[in-house]
Amino acid sequence: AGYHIAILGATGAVGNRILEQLEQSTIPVKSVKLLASERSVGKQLNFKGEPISVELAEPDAFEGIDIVLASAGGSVSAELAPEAVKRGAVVVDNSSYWRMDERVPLVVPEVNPEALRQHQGIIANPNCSTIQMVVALKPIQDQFGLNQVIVSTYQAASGAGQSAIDEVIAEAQAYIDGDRAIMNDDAHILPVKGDVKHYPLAFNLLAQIDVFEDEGYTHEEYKMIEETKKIMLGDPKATAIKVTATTVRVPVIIGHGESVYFEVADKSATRESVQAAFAGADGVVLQDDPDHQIYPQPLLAEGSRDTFVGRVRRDLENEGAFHAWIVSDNLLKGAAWNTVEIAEQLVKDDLVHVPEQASWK
Ligand code: A2P
Ligand code: 11C
Repeated sequence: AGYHIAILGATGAVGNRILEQLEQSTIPVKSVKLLASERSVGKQLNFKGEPISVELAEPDAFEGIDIVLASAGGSVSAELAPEAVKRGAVVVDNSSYWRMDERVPLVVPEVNPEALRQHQGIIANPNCSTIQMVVALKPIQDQFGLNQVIVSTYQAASGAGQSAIDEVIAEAQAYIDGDRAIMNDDAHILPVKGDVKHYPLAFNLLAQIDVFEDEGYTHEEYKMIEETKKIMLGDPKATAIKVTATTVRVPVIIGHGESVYFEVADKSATRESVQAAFAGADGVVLQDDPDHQIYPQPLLAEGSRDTFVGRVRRDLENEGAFHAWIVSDNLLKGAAWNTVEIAEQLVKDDLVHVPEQASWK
C-alpha cells in the first residue's frame, strides 16, 4: 500500500516546504513526482535523500497519480486541477482559485475535517492569515459560542513570495548603507506585484495586501471574512458570526501576527477559561505569561507547525469580549503543512478517490 504523489509547483517557496512536510508525514508514499514550469525541468530536489528530477507540469503528467499537492498559483490550478481529477487524482490546492467554488471543500483539519467527505476531487487550502485565526478561534467557538471577530494582521513579506523577501532585504541593506534613493524608487513587487504603484516595506508598514475592492476593503480582507465563514459556518455569506479585518504588511520575513478582538455568546467566559480553551486545542500552543514577558513572536514560531496564542485579555468595557495575539509560520501552518495535513486526513478517512459524479471527470 502507498500513494503516488505529485507536487505541482515543487520549486516554489511553498512547494519546497510541501516536499519537506511530506517527508515528515504519516502518509505512506510509493512515489513522488515533482512538477513545475519549463524553466525548472531537469532541476533536482531531494526526497528522503534521493534526488528527483523536476518534470513539466502538463495534463498527462497526472496519469497514475493518487494525490496532487498544488502550489503553483491560481491560473495554473485553474487549468491543471481539473485535468488531474479527470485522470483520477485528488487535488489539494493551495491557490485561491477554487476556494469559493461550492463544489470545493475549504479545509483546516483542526476545524472542519468533516467537510472533506463531500469532496469531488478538488480540495482547497485556505489563505495563510485565515488558517491561523480559525485554528485559534475553533475552541472558542466550540466552548463559548462566537458572535463577532475583529482582526488586524501583521503579515510577513514571505506571504507575497520569494521576490518580495528579496526586495525587502535589498531595501533594508540600502537603508543601512544610507542609500535612501533605492528605498524610495526601487520597489517593484510590494504591496502587490500587479498593482500600479509600489512602495518600500523595509522600515515601513503597508496597509494594503492584495488589490483594493468594494467599499475600500482589500481582497485579502475579503478573503479573511469569507473564508472564515465558509470554514467555521459552512457558508461564505453566513451571518451567525460577524467578521471584519484590516490586513497590513510588516517588514518581517516569516510568520504572520494577528491582533484579534472577539465576542463570545457565553457571558460567563473568563480570561482563565478562555486561556484554558486555547491551551487545550489541537494545533494551538498557549504562550501567555506577562509576568515573565512570554508572548508569541514570528522569530520563535518560524519552522513550527503550531499556532501560538498569547496576550489573552478580557475587554475592559464590553462584557463577553476578549483580545488575543496569534502568530504562526505562514509558510507551514499557513500553507505547506496545512496542505499535507489535509492529505493525511484524506488518507486516514479513506477519501483518496474521485467520486463517480465529480464535476471535473
Ligand atoms: P518554476 O520554479 O519553474 O517557475 P513561488 O510562489 O515561490 O514563485 O512558486 C511558484 C511555483 O509555481 C514554482 O514551482 C513555479 O515553477 C510554479 N509555476 C509557475 N508558473 C507555472 C506554470 N505555468 N506551470 C507550472 N508551474 C508553474
Ligand atoms: C499574503 N496571505 O500574506 C497572502 C498570501 O490566498 O493563498 C496568500 C495568498 C493566498 O500575502
